[in-house]
Amino acid sequence: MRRIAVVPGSFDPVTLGHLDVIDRAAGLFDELHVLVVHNPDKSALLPISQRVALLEQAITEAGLPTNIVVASWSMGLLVDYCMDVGASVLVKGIRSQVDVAYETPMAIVNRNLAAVETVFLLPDPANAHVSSSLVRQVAGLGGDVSPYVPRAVAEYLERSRV
Ligand code: COD
Repeated sequence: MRRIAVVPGSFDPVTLGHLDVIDRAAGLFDELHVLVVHNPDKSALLPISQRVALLEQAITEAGLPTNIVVASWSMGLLVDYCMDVGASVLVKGIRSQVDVAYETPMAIVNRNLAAVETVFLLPDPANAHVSSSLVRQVAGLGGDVSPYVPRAVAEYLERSRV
């Protein structure tokens, strides 16, 4: 049986921290879906289609494994997407106690809803402080975000600067 997992996120924009988790998760499963989902708790910078395009570029440029599929989802529950593609596992990155507190109730509910388990990966310490919100803030104030994001994202944000 093929082991299929989903790495969901806002990816607004994708960071080197996300890429590290995606790379390592791709090594653990036969097929990995990287899923861009709107998070209603956050105000978005990039349209979903742009986040998908940047993820695809970043994954290709970094030479990540070819068992990765990038998609977006706005049709309902995350577990509905998992059922659609035959995934039984969600993979999330855990940087801190704040992430644990945010992710734990969702992991329990997703298991109750559809028997979808959540696997947590610890970050590479080099990226443990990196977040999309930090990148949005630094970029918005005119700073250099290239240490935190793939080249495609740094170039896109540079081009988008008004
Ligand atoms: N290192 C390691 N991991 C990281 C890093 C880093 N530097 N940065 C982020 N991550 C991890 C995050 O912890 C998260 O697991 C993932 O990468 C994505 O992060 P973000 O910030 O892009 O995405 P979020 O946190 O806004 O997640 C949005 C989701 C929509 C995925 C989330 O809200 C969710 O799972 N919603 C569930 C919707 C649903 O079905 N609800 C009902 C049942 S719970």
